[in-house]
Amino acid sequence: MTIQVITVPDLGGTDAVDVIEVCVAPGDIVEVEQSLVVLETDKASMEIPSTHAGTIVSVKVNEGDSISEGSALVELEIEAAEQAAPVADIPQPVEDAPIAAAPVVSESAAAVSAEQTVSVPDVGTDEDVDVIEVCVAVGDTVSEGDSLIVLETDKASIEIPAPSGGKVLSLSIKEGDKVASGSAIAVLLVESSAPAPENSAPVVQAETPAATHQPKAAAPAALAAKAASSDESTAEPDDGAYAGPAVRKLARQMGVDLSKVKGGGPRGRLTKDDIRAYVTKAVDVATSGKVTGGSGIPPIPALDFSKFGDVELVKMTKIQKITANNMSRNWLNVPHVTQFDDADITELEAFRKGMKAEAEKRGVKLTPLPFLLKACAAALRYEPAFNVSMHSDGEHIVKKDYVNIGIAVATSAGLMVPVIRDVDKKGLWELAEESNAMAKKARDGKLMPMDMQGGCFSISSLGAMGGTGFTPIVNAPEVAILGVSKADIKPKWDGQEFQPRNMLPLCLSYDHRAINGADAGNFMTFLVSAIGDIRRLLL
Ligand code: CAO
Repeated sequence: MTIQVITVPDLGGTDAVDVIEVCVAPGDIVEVEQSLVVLETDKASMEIPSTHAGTIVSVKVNEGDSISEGSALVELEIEAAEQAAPVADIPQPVEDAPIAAAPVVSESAAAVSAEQTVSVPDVGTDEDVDVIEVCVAVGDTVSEGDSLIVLETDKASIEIPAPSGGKVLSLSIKEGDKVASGSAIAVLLVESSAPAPENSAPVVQAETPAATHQPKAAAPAALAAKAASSDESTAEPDDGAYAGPAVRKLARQMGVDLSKVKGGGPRGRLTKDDIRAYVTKAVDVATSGKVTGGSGIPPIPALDFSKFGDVELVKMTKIQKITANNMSRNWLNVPHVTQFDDADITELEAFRKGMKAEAEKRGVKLTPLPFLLKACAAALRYEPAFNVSMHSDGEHIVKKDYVNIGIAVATSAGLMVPVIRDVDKKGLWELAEESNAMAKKARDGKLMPMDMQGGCFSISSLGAMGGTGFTPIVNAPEVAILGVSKADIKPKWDGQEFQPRNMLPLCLSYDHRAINGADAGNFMTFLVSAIGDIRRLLL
């Protein structure tokens, strides 16, 4: 028994290759020519066959490794007889790219650059083969070895590389065409180091010598092209995707899961354009705020409303678009719960009305809002579970030791939420002045970005408009918002009889990831009692 280390053979000039598949495990018994690993360059995938029959002792590479010529692949335990007479098909270095036969080139010299016609090399069949992908366009600059086209025989997909770097001057074929060995593919303008002859030389057919490498014949060679067998050509990493190496490489670079992409090429083959279109669509969805795709929610179908009557198309303001985006984001990200209660503001209103004259003297409008701000600040201190944000790492909760509250202001440009800072440290007059000033600034379009940042909690008051309740959407990364509806006189049982009381409907929406129902119950109960008896705000 001898241990034989099987290494990566000559890669034909390629420095590093990726291991995309490991086909054996320790303990496996392998035959000569059985695939050990599959490697992939940007041109081709290639199977590295075993040079001997034997038992795998250890595997030296993992999927995803980048390795080069000479790297150890496996240790193989072989019989002595095997060792003495190794099979004839020991891998031999292969000079050319494994599946990309060297193209037939015809050249015409020029002073500094030369036109080079690239033709289809010997693809190992007399039949016409399908052009399933054209990888370049006229005007593109290609490097030597870049794929120009992909052909497909009944046995293999074959990428035809550019024999030299240069500019694509013309293309003679398009996707879906049928071609044969010798068919012209493209004319390249390549840089020429040789000085041009005085008179333009006639086109010289310079057929590259026997570097052609037929897919099927290549099988016994060291670098048996993965594509050499029709069974295998579609079975690259077992993701069910029908794609060539270049497309797979692009998908890996872009982080695209090929199994999610629909192939637009012949017989559903994936092309680079399919990958790019998939990525473009994903980015569009992520940045447009449309409720589509990403979360698996089907889009709302487009409708021609003019079929049903007169319509007018009005352009959304920037703020409307931002609001739409934020609302979708918050609605989809935050698991909302909304709790309802009524606060008795009979005394508060009596006090507020009693202060109206003084408010006027101060030049301030004293509405219920500053009282609500003060009560919410006290509730945030009382129930700190409400004064947090979910950390973006998904591992932490950020507790805040400041109390900044946003107020939703309806403006002609859209909804804005300026933030009043340190509400817990400010008195009623100061809060009234500041909320009046912020609402005016918002309506005048004078808010600065900083005026709308740093909120811990928000209040959305529709009290002046009416309504008995609504479910406000949490203004993430805040975790709760108080909706305020219109106060109204309602009968309240005092234990002996119904009393007419001024009741203010409150609607508390919260992020159930950060706040549990008991916290919300505590917060709401505190809030209702503080608003019901504002003396409590002094405690
Ligand atoms: N119940 C009954 N009356 C109320 C009330 C309530 N809950 N809230 C306010 N009012 C009264 C005020 O007392 C005032 O009446 P008086 O002049 O007689 O005192 C009147 O309604 C108008 O108040 P206001 O709207 O000028 O002032 P405000 O402090 O209540 O609200 C602001 C300020 C900026 C919050 C409000 O103007 C606003 O823009 N609200 C809309 C918020 C919004 O769009 N939210 C939805 C967000 S989600 O889509």
